[in-house]
Amino acid sequence: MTLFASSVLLAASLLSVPSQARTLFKYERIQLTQEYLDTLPQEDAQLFAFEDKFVAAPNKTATRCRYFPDDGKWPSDKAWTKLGKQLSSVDALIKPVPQAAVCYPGPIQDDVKCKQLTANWTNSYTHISDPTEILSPVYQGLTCQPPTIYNSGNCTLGGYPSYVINAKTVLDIQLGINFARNDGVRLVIKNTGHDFAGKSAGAGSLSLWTHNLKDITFFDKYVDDSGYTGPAIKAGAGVQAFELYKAASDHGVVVVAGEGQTVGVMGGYIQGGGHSPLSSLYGMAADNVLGFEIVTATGEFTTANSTNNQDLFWALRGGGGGTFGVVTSVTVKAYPEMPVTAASWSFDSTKIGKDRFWAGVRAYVDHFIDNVSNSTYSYFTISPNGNDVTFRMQPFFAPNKTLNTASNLLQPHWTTLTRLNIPINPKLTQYKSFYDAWQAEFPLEPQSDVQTAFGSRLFPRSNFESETGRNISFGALKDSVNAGQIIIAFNMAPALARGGNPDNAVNPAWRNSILHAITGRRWDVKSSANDILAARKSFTNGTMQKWRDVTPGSGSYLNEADRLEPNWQQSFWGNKYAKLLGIKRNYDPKDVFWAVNAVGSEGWTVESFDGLPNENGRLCMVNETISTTTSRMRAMEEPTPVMVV
Ligand SMILES: Cc1cc2nc3c(=O)[nH]c(=O)nc-3n(C[C@H](O)[C@H](O)[C@H](O)COP(=O)(O)OP(=O)(O)OC[C@H]3O[C@@H](n4cnc5c(N)ncnc54)[C@H](O)[C@@H]3O)c2cc1C
Ligand SMILES: *[C@@H]1O[C@H](CO)[C@@H](O)[C@H](O)[C@H]1NC(C)=O
Ligand SMILES: *[C@@H]1O[C@H](CO)[C@@H](O)[C@H](O)[C@H]1NC(C)=O
Ligand SMILES: *[C@@H]1O[C@H](CO)[C@@H](O)[C@H](O)[C@H]1NC(C)=O
Ligand SMILES: *[C@@H]1O[C@H](CO)[C@@H](O)[C@H](O)[C@H]1NC(C)=O
Ligand SMILES: *[C@@H]1O[C@H](CO)[C@@H](O)[C@H](O)[C@H]1NC(C)=O
Ligand SMILES: *[C@@H]1O[C@H](CO)[C@@H](O)[C@H](O)[C@H]1NC(C)=O
Ligand SMILES: *[C@@H]1O[C@H](CO)[C@@H](O)[C@H](O)[C@H]1NC(C)=O
Ligand SMILES: *[C@@H]1O[C@H](CO)[C@@H](O)[C@H](O)[C@H]1NC(C)=O
Ligand SMILES: *[C@@H]1O[C@H](CO)[C@@H](O)[C@H](O)[C@H]1NC(C)=O
Ligand SMILES: CC(=O)N[C@H]1CO[C@H](CO)[C@@H](O)[C@@H]1O
Repeated sequence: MTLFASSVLLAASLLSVPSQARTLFKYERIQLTQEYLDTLPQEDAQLFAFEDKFVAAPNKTATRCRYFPDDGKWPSDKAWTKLGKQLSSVDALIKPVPQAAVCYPGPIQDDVKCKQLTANWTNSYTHISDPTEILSPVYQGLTCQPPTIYNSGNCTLGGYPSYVINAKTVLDIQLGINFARNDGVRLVIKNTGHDFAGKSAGAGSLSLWTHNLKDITFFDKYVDDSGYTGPAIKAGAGVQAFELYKAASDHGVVVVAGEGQTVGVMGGYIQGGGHSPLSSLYGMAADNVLGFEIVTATGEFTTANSTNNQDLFWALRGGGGGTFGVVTSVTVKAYPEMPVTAASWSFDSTKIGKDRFWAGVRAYVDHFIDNVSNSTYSYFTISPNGNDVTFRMQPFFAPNKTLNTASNLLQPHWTTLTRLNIPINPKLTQYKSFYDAWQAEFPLEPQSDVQTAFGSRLFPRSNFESETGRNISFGALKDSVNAGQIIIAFNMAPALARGGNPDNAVNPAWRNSILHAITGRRWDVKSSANDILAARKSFTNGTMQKWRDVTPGSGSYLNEADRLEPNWQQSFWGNKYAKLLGIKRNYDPKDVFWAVNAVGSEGWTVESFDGLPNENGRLCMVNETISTTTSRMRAMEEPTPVMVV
C-alpha cells in the first residue's frame, strides 16, 4: 500500500514541473517599504506614502487641473529636494534643460555646440539618450528646437517635464509615483521617446525615465503556468531592440520585437501590441509575453502573469503604455535562431511614366495574401517627389526561408515587372541568422520632422480577396500618394497560424489585417496655428476618412497613429475597450497615469498654450466631466483616514 502510494506521488511530481519562481533583477529588489516610511518624520512620510496607507490632503487631487509650476500649489523646492534625497542615487532627480538651449540667448548659449547639435539633430540617438527629448517634436510644442530647423524665438520647456527621475531602481519609481499622486503633480513616463503622439512628454510633469533599466536574463527552460515550457528572456524596461536582439543572438534564440533599432521593446512597444519582422510567424510581441513586473498607481510593486493579477496581465498585452502602471521588466518567449532571406528593390516613375509605375505597384498588392501565408513581412514606401513617384521595398523579409524558397516567392513578381518593362535591380541575400538579417536590412530611422502629422490604418485580408476589393483598396492608397502624401506600409499577418492567438488586449483589427499603412500630411513650416489646424482637419477627416471608408469596422495601430484619431477607443481596441476601461478604473481610479488617447483618458485634456494638439500646457479635467469625476474622487477619499494629524 505504502509503496504504491509513494510511486504515484513520484510519477505525479515527474509530470508536473514546478513553475518558475519570481525572478527579480537587482534593481527590482531595491524597494520602498512601509517600515522605511515609518522611520521618516511625518511630513516626509506624507510625501511618499503609499495610496492605501495614507490619503493626500483633502481636495488636492480634486482640483480641475494638475498643479503647475508657479500656480501656488506646486510642491515647494524643499519638497522636491526631499524627493531627490530619497532616490537611490544622488543625481537621479534632474531639472531638465532642453538640449537646444545652447542655441538661444541665455547662460549656456554656445555657437559651436549649437552647430554640432544641429548637425546631429535628426539622428535618433541624440534624443533617446536625453532625459526629456522626444522623437515627434511637433507634440512637444516645438519650443527650443535648433533655430535653423525650427526657430521657436526663445527656449522654454514647452511640453517637456519640469522634473525627471532617472530611475535606476523600483524604489525610485515608487517614490516618483507616490510623490506625484500625493501632491497633485502630473506624472509621465519616458522610455525612448519614440511615441508618435508625444505620450512620453508633458508640461508641468514629473517624468519617470526608464531608459537606464537595461538588465537582461536568459532562461534556458522557463516553466509557465499557462502551459509554456521553453526558452525565455527577461529584459528591463529600458532595453532597446538592438540590445535585446544581440542578447537573444548570444544565446542562439530570437524574440519578437520591432524593426526599428532604437525602439524601447518593453515599454510602449510591447504594451501597445508591437509588430515585428517575425509577426507573420509568431504574432504580435504582446502575444509572446509571459509576465510583467510593475509598479501600480498605489505605489505597490507586483507581478502580472498568467496566475497573478490576471486582468492586469491581459490589459498590459496590447492596452497601451503609460496607462496601468510603470512596467519595470518583461519576460517573453524565445525561439530557436533561424536563417532569413531578405530582398530589396525599387523603381520610380521618372522614365517609365505613372501608368506603368502604378501597374508595377498593383502587381505586388495583388499578392499580399499569398506572401504573408508564407510567413513573410514586407516593409515598403511609396513616396511622391514633385511629379514623380518612387516605390521602395526595404526589405522583403522571409524568416526561416532559404535563398531558393524566397526566390521562388518573388520571381513571379520580378518577371511581371520585366514584362511591364520596369527595370529593377533586386538584391536578394540569405543570412544565417535573424540577427544578421535584421542588422543588415533595417537602417537607423531618423527623428521625425517639425511639420508633419501622421495617421495609419489596418487593412483587412478580405479587402484583398476579390478584384473589386483590391481595386478599391489600391485606389485609396494611390489617391493619397497622388495628393502628395508618403505611404509607409507593412504587409504582414500577425495572426498565429498554429495554436491560435492568446486572449489579450491586442487590437482585434490586427488579427485579420494584412496591411498596416501609415501616411502623413506635411504643412509649411511657417504656417500659423490656424493653418496647421486646418491642414490637420483635412488630413484626419479628409484623407484618413477615405481609408476608413474602405476598411469599415477595422482600426488603427495605437502606437503609430494620428493624435487626433476620431473614435479612438473603437479604432485602437475594438470590442475590447469596455473591459480595458474596467481594468483601468480598478487599478487607477484617480488617473495617476494619463496619456493622450490612452484607455480611460477621456476625462482629461492638455490645454495647450497655442491651441494645437500637443503637450505644451496644463493637464486639466474636461469641463463637462468635472462635477462627476470630482464627486467620484471625494467618495473614494473619504473612508480611509489612517494617519491622524
Ligand atoms: C523609428 C521608429 C520605428 C518604430 N518601429 C516599430 C516597429 O517595428 N513595430 C512597432 O510595433 N512599432 C514601432 N514603432 C512605434 C513604437 O512601438 C512606439 O513608438 C512605442 O510607443 C515606443 O515605445 P517606447 O517605450 O520606446 O517609447 P516612449 O515614447 O518612451 O513611450 C511610449 C509610451 O509608453 C509609455 N511607457 C514607456 N515605458 C513604459 C513603462 N516601462 N511602463 C509603462 N509605460 C511605459 C510612455 O509613457 C508612452 O506613453 C516605431 C517608432 C519609431 C519612431
Ligand atoms: C474642499 O472642497 C469642498 C467642496 O468643494 C470645499 O467646501 C472645501 O472648502 C474645500 N476644502 C479645502 C481645504 O480647500
Ligand atoms: C555629433 O555628435 C557627436 C557626439 O555624440 C560629435 O562627436 C560629432 O561631432 C557630432 N557631429 C557633428 C557633425 O557635429
Ligand atoms: C517665448 O516666445 C513666445 C512666442 O514668441 C512668447 O509667447 C513667450 O512669451 C516667450 N517666452 C519667454 C519666456 O520669453
Ligand atoms: C507569477 O507571479 C507570481 C508572483 O510573483 C509568482 O509567484 C509565480 O511564480 C509567477 N508565475 C510564473 C509562471 O512565473
Ligand atoms: C523552419 O524551417 C524548418 C525547415 O523547413 C522547419 O522544420 C521549422 O518548423 C520551421 N520553423 C518555423 C518556426 O516555421
Ligand atoms: C509574393 O508576391 C509577389 C509579388 O506580387 C508575387 O509575384 C508572388 O507570387 C507572391 N508569392 C506567392 C507565394 O504568392
Ligand atoms: C478593377 O479595375 C480595373 C482597372 O481599372 C478594371 O479594368 C476592372 O474591371 C476592375 N474590376 C472590378 C471587378 O471592378
Ligand atoms: C473631425 O470631425 C469630427 C466630427 O465632425 C470632429 O469632432 C473632429 O474634431 C474633426 N477632427 C479634426 C482633426 O478636425
Ligand atoms: C474650462 O473652464 C474653465 C473655467 O472654469 C476655463 O478657464 C477653461 O478655459 C475651460 N476649458 C475649456 C477647454 O473650455
Ligand atoms: C513554402 C510555402 O509555405 N509556400 C506556400 C506559399 O504560398 C502559396 C500560396 O498561398 C502556397 O501555395 C505555398 O505552399
